[in-house]
Amino acid sequence: MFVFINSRGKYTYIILNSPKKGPKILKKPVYFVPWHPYPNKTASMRKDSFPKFKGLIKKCSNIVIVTHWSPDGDAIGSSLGLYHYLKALKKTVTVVVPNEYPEFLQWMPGNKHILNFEKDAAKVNKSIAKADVIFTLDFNTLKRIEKLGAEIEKSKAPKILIDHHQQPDNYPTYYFHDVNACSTCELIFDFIVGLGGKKLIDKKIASCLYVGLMTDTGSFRYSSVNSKTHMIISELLKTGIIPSDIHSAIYDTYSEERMKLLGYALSEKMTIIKGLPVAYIALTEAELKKFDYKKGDTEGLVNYPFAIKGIKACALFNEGEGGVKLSFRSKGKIDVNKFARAHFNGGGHINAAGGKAHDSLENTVKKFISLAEELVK
Ligand SMILES: [Mn+2]
Repeated sequence: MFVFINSRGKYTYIILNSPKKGPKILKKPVYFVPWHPYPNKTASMRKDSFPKFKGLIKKCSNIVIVTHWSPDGDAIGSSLGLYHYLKALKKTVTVVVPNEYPEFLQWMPGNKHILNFEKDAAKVNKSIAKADVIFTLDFNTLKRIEKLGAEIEKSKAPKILIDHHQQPDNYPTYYFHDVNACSTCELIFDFIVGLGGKKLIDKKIASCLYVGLMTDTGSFRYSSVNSKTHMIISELLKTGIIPSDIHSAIYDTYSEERMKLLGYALSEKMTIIKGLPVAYIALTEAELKKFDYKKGDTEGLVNYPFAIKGIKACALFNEGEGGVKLSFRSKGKIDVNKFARAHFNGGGHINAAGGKAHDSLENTVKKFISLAEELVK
């Protein structure tokens, strides 16, 4: 038996390690809010909030789950994980995405029920109008869902934010928020367990949550990974999901062109800024077109320069309609969230953030180079 207190003192578990049954949690996790900009609204979130959430969900019958623009593995995984849990509670549940998402995420159970606001606005609006409660997952400002944000704002239904991004806006009625969570899927696991639904976590829920935990941690190698991450994975695996199959379904899905784009980007376009531990890759619209670029084809590309000894910050620039899309990654205390917020109309996490520039690719890269020293100082 051992007592686990994570490095930030957030969780306490007492785990009994039984060789036959695996680790068993004897005591429920103890939660408290690490930080929040709207303390009056969150009250004593988590520990005391479960009865409130439980009551709220018990009362309602129509639930809408919304996730962010350009949904990723954590967005779809958390939305469908929560979907299956709420379905098991006999609720009418609609998952809504603001726009299209890549094919490698379309195999998850429940996928065919997801409504795309861009294609099915009328149906989406109908569900929102009927909703007794709206969950917003894996984002923290309605700006992240573009035009769908106005529809959510109009609704009088209570809104529950479940998210791990920094500095959430004040649109939610309730927050289930922790920047130290490795993924929204981790929070969905906590949420379900907190509501007493651990027994309902079946293969379907587990495979969805596994996707978010895996993709948001770079397959369990980012600094957000701790013993709790693996404890949750251990619980999910008990349902019988096969991790190697899920990994394959997500990652072994490149087209030939995508593989060649990766090779080209690394050999021809990757630049290390002289004298700094910073690398960047800038791709023009024409280059992307040459490799038959499809949405998601540069996903993960920003991380490759980290494999070079000494590199501490990376950036990726994709030229497209209306400007340049930026991705930033960093190691340790280098704060790309702050950097993206201050200079590139974006934000995210300390070590992973995105941004936009309404300027030419050339000017955007120049601006980045001129700010790079400040970023890593
Ligand atoms: Mn996430």
